[in-house]
Parts: sequence; structure tokens; C-alpha cells
Amino acid sequence: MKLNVGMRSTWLAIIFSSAVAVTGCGDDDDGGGENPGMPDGGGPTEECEATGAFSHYVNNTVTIKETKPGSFDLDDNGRPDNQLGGIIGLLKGQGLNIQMTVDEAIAEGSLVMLHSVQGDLSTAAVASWQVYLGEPISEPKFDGTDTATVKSDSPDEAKLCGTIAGGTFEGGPGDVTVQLALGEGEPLQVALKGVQIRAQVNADGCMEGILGGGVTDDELNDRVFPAIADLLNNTTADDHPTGATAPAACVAENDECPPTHRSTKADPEPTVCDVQRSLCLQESTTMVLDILDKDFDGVVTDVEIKTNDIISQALNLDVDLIGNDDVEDSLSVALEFTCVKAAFTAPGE
Ligand SMILES: [Ca+2]
Ligand SMILES: [Ca+2]
Ligand SMILES: [Ca+2]
Repeated sequence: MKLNVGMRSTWLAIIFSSAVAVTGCGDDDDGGGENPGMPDGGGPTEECEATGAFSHYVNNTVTIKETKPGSFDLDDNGRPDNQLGGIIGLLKGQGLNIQMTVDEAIAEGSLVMLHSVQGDLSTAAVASWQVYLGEPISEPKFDGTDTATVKSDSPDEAKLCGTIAGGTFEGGPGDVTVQLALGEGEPLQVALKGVQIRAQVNADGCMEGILGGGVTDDELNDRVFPAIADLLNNTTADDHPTGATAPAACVAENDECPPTHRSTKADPEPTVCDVQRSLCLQESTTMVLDILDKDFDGVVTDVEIKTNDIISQALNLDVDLIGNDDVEDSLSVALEFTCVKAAFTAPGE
């Protein structure tokens, strides 16, 4: 069940499938404007006054950057910020390949991130970059011929403002709402602070793209941890046998356990009695529960996630993006991406 172990590891697969709703450069009342690159309280205006044609793209790769060098210095302290990357790298070292889930979701067209860039793609004193959530694309080709649809609930009220020089867009900071694909099911939208984007752009696509920003403590507590808990509890429940909705009960190690409802020759992993939880579970499920379900009740709560030793250390808030008060309030992340030309209609263009 390698695939399943991979899927279960996605409790930390914080996959930023889309970034949207970027505020204007001058809008710093909620923290995004404390960053370098834009004059404090200044910038062009609240609206990004880019002119010219819009270029439309769809992501063909999104990679969770594992290292700090090359990431944005979100809090302007002279050091690049990417706290999440270290966690992803740590898990990869343990054989949990989270990136694989992202790659598969993009390739099958279920994770769709659309970009609209306004301005001359060689040189623009003011250019804008907006990212939309896209509806799933059936069998995307990523050859410039794909047609996409912006999701009706994709925020569209603001754009990331920047410049294009020598074919490279650089813009931000701004507040961005991102979509987190934690595994199967509906992605989760999470607000990011202080987002910056840089990418080489041309008519065919974008290259060497990087997006950096911070997930606030509130967002982690209110949205991310509960979503991870839901994901884990759903995968535990998914060990149920045919005809049931929950894993079978058991008592002793040698109790006979029924196969899961999804058991096939290709997916033969049996269930065995997890005696600490008195549940028939696949060993890959028990392995994850042993890390997080510390009271052995078979349910992972958001508190169990938040207070987990590994997670609380790894998800250390590392950047001050709110209040400019030297109190670190957000977890920095960095995503690398490439995109290719695509056709879609964007609201207001
Ligand atoms: Ca920094
Ligand atoms: Ca528990
Ligand atoms: Ca702060």
C-alpha cells in the first residue's frame, strides 16, 4: 500500500494550489504592507494600475520548495523564509513523498491554478498578477491549448502589483488567499500574508516561478489543523469493511479482521487488530495514528495535531507579518511553479 501510505502522509501536504485575492500595494492595514519592496503606505494606489493585454496561464508544475535559499525574505530581516520546506524535506527523508500527491493532482487536472498577468511581458513599469482557482480540467495537455474555467467562488477583487523587467515579473507583497489540497476531497482555502511572486513570463508560459507568503497562527488553528484532522479521520474510517461505515472492532492481537471495503488484488493490504484502539486497521493507518492519536481513541483532534511534538516544533511561527511588532505570527512557505498558456475568461477583463 505504498500509495496509501503516501496519501495518509498528506496531513502535511500543504499544497498551495492557488493564490488569489491579492491586495493592492498600498493596503497595509492588515499587515501585508509591512514588507519590503513597497513604500510603507505607498505604492501606486490601492488599485494596481497595470495596462495592456492580459496573458493567461495554467500551472503545469507546483513544487513545495524544501530549502530556504532562493525563497523570499518575507519579513525583511536579511534571511530567506521557508519554514514549511524543512518539514516537507524531513518527511521525504522518512520516505513520505508528499510532492507526489501534488504532481498527480496537477497531472490529472484536479488541482488547477490559473494566472492572469497584465502588462507587456518584456518590460512593464506597472504589471499585475492575479491567480484564480480553476475548475477541474479533463485530461489537461499543458501544451498551450487547454481551456479552463475560473471557479465561481474564486476571489477576484484584487491583484498583486509589480513590475516586469527583462521578461521577469516581480510583485507584492499582498494578502493572498490560497487553496490547500490536503489530499482527496475539496481543497481548503487559507489566507496568506505578505505574499510575493517572481517568475519569468512570455507568451507561451512562465518559468522559474516562485510564490512566498505566511500562514498565520489563526489560519493554522482555525482551518489547517481541523482540515488535517478531518483528512486523517476520513482515512481511518476508510479502513471499514464492505457493508459498514467504520472500522471493525476487535480486542486481541490475533482477532480475525475483515478486509477493507476497497480491498483488491492490487490493494491487498490486510487489516490487523490495533489492540490499543480495539479497531481493525491497516498497519499504515495505525502508523499514522501512533504519531498523532496520543490518547488511542482512534480519533485525531486538531488539538492532538497542534500539540504534537514534531509538528509544534516544525511548524514554528517564524515571520512577523502582522503589526510589525517583532512578534512572529506566521509560518513561511515557498512554492516553485511553472505555467503554460491556457484559455479562460477572467472576471472583469
Ligand atoms: Ca526573513
Ligand atoms: Ca485521539
Ligand atoms: Ca507580528
